[in-house]
Amino acid sequence: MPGQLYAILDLGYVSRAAVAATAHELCAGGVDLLQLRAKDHTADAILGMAREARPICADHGVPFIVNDFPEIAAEVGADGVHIGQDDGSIADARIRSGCRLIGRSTHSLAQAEAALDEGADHIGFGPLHATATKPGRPAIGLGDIAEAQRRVGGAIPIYCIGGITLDTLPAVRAAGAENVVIVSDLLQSGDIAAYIRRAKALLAAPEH
Ligand code: 3NM
Repeated sequence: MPGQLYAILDLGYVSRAAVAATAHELCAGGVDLLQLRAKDHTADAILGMAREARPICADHGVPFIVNDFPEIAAEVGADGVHIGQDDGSIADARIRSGCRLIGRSTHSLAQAEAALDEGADHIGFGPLHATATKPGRPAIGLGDIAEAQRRVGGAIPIYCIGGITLDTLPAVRAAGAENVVIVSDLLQSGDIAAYIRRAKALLAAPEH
């Protein structure tokens, strides 16, 4: 289903103490998927956070995805695990996690097609814009979104990502994006419910 908003509960923007409350706000606000991403935390710490967020997502019917750690996803019964380009095969992540949803970050058309061929259930595609949330990775721009949608998006959902805000979303949508991930702009908005309403309305608007 197009028009999906995928939120990442990123510990770069949310304190450890606020994990459960933020997961609740995101789910109650109507996000379509929620990923837990905690780059500078230990596996034990992430397991603790995942144990808190997992039932909140389940209560709201929101698929819960763990970034980077198939074994933690398995341990908490997550719906999915998300892996990067250097994190091994989709098949291996599926076996280790037991999850039904395996997502892969992709940064080019070729990587997007490879992820589809390899059996990914959905992909991230970006970063469209340079972003402080994933520093050091060059922007890929908006020019390949429509082609990615044509080649891959008919088979599995593509979530465009990277520097998407309420201001940049209309152009991302006009470039052909159907679904997006928003991290920092959403988490720093001050009113998560209102933000989600606005973002979903922009996503539901006709492409042109
Ligand atoms: N992955 P924000 S960009 C986690 O392109 C992540 O693979 C990316 O955060 C990729 O919405 C990104 O704050 C960060 O720009 C997105």
